[in-house]
Formats: sequence, structure tokens, C-alpha cells
Amino acid sequence: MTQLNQYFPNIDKIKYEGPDTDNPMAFTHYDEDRKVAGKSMKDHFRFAVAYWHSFCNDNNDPFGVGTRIFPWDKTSDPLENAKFRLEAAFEFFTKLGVPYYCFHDRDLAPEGQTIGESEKKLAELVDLAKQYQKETGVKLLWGTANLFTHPRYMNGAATNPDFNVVCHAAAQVKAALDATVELGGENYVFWGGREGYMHLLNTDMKREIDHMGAFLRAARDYGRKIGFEGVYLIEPKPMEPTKHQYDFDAATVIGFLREQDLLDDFKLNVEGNHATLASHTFSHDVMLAAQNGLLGSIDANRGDYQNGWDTDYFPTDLYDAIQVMMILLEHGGLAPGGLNFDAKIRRNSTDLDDLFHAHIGGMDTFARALLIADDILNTSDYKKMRDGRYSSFDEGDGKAFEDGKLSLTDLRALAIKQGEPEMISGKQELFENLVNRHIR
Ligand code: XUL
Ligand code: CO
Repeated sequence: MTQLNQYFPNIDKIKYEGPDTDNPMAFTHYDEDRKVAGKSMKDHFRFAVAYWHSFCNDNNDPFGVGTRIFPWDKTSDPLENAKFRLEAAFEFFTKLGVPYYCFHDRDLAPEGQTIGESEKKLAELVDLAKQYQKETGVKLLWGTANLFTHPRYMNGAATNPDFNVVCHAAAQVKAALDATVELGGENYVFWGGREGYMHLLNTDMKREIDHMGAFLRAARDYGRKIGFEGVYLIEPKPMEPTKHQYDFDAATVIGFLREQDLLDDFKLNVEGNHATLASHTFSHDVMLAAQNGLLGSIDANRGDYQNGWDTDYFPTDLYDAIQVMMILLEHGGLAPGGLNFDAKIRRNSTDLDDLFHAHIGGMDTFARALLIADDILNTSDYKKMRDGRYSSFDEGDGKAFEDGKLSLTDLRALAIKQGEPEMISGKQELFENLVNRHIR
């Protein structure tokens, strides 16, 4: 095996040193073997690095060219550079100590002139990735296809009004599924990159959404045929790049899966910044998926309160993370999903070690949040307080209502009998204080 020490030579394996350490290249809270609520931290999170943000995105923006200089771009041949990039990525994964990574087909290998050529390039990189996975033990959390960068997808992929484009998208998904299965990927993601519309006037929305359903059923069937036993995931997002995306939020996607008969094979990949773009909180969409038994995986990142786009900041908001971890602890966790850092370092974070600082921060935030969430659930009255608000449904007429045994006239009669309800406080400030008191 090549010595994985070329691209970040001054950085050793990141270790856990505890909350009092002054070493920024150490974990303060993420101690992978530490058991919390009966499971190691490693198994709670199943952390993954997003290949695209960390190794492909040079941080260009609409106003300027990229600012990151990649030492793995050693030649003028994109395919050769893709191999160096893979080596750099596995050096990073192992030094950081994450068990998983995630990719789009085009992150791994460049597109060719024809479908056959693209498939060949991808297969070459998949062979190499398989070797690195075997040597390092790092695994693939999920694979996906990039159906949004190439100009042919400007009007959508599966929902494109031109059938020929739908066929090209299918060819790409087929190859991405082949790659995911070959690499033992535990999930496969569909993020509807340009599946939506820019204007309703030129759009047959019903037809496009039905095409998306048909496309996903075909992809599901192909994956199962080649032996994919993992979970298919849809990643909701309300807008960007299209004005309106069909996979708007968790609630919309759940309705779509039910309507399109996809509930047996699909779950959700909930992303923090996508939930906030839909005017929800991160925890709202995580909860909605979890309480429907459809929480598959998480793309952990965050937005910015001062603007309304997908900033993909690394998740360093402890309050957000605590609420997400409370939900995961109460709903049985993520596996076979995981927590993928779909986040990018800022345009002016130009040192190679910034990638380490960003991931260390995200991992420590969630590890700390797990400890606090576990403490809240085990040592406080939180659950009693929350459940107590609903105690009038635990027995008697309230229970009969929950069981569907009371008619509207029965309820009217009960209202008259019981008289005007007392004021019962929702105690919001007390709940908020409770969380703060456990941050210690
Ligand atoms: C885009 C986004 C994607 C998906 C994978 O907003 O989140 O990176 O996670 O296609
Ligand atoms: Co994402």
C-alpha cells in the first residue's frame, strides 16, 4: 500500500484529548469508543466526509474563481488527477478517523465524451477506491449521481420534459448504482438537483412528478437486481438550483413516497441547511422523518440567519445538534445511515489544515451534543414534562378519542359537560432553560 502521508504531511492521526486540551488538532469530545446509551460514539454517528465539498469544490462563487489550491491536481489530465485526489482523500479520512465517506459519480471520476467512456473512467476509479477501502477499513456510506452539473440537465433530469435527457440520467444512475454496489455502499442517495421548475407557466408539474416516481421505481428495481440491499434515500430541499424543488421538505417527500408506492425501499436523508431553507428548523425535519419511521441518514451542516441560501457551513451550533441528538436517542438512531458532513470550508479558509479544523469542530459538536442529550433524557424531568402535557389522552374519554371511538357529537356533549378549559401553561421558557442547564 502506498504510504498515505503525502498531502497532509504535518498532520498526524487526530486523537481524543478531552475537553481541557489546548491542541486544536485533537478531539475534545469525540472519543470513538466511549459508550453512551449502550453504543459507542462511533456507532451513534457513523460520520462521513463529503467528497465533493472537501476534495472537488475549489470554493469558486458567482463573483470569483476558486481560492483553494489542490496539491492533488498534479497534471493536466483530469483522470490522473482524480487518482491523486482519491489518495489524498483516503489520507484525510484515516488521519481524521472517520469510518465513512460519500460521493457523486462525477466527484470520483470525470465525465467522458460518451456514456461508455464515462462508465469506463468511473469503473477505473471504483477499482482503486475498492483497494483503498480494503487497505484502510474506511467504508462507503452512500453513493449518488450528479444529475445537475452538466448542461443537458438544465431543465431537470428525471423530470426533464425531454425523454432523451431522462434516458441519459438513467444511464448515469445505473453506473452510479453499479459503483455503489461494487464498493459495498450501505445507502444510495437521490437529491433532486434540478428536479423542480423555474416557472410553472411552462411546466406540467403532475407529469414531471409522475416521471420522477417512474424513474425512482426503475432505479430501485435495477439496484435490487444487482444485489443492492441498502436503503434508498431521498434528500429534501425546497429550492436552489431551481426556484421550486419537488422534494420540498420531509413532509412533501413522505407524501410523494406514499403516492408513488416507494415507502418500502426509500427513506429520507435530512439536511440541516435544506430544512432551514424550507423555513423549518433542522430538528423539525429530523423529527418528522423519525416519527414516520423514515429517518435514513443526515447531511449535517447549517445555514446563516442573515441570508437565505445554502451556505453549507460546518455544523457548530450546539443547540441545533442537541435537539437532533435527543431525537436520534429517542428514535433508535441512524444505522444504516450516518452523519455526513455535507459542508464546505469558507472561501477564505485556504490552508489545507482548515479541512481538519472544520471536521474536528463538527464531530466534537455532535459528540458534545450526544452527551448533553443523553443527560437531559436520563437525569431530568424532560420526558415527564413533555408527555405530561398530553396526559388527558392517557385514559378515559381522551383515550377513547385517540382510539377513534368518539363522534363529533360525543365531543360536543363532553365539552358542555366539562365546561370552559383551564389555562394550562406550555412552559416554553422552562423547557429552554432545561437544555441550557445541561450544557456544562
Ligand atoms: C446539495 C446537496 C447535495 C446532496 C447530494 O444541496 O446537499 O450535495 O447531498 O447530491
Ligand atoms: Co446534501
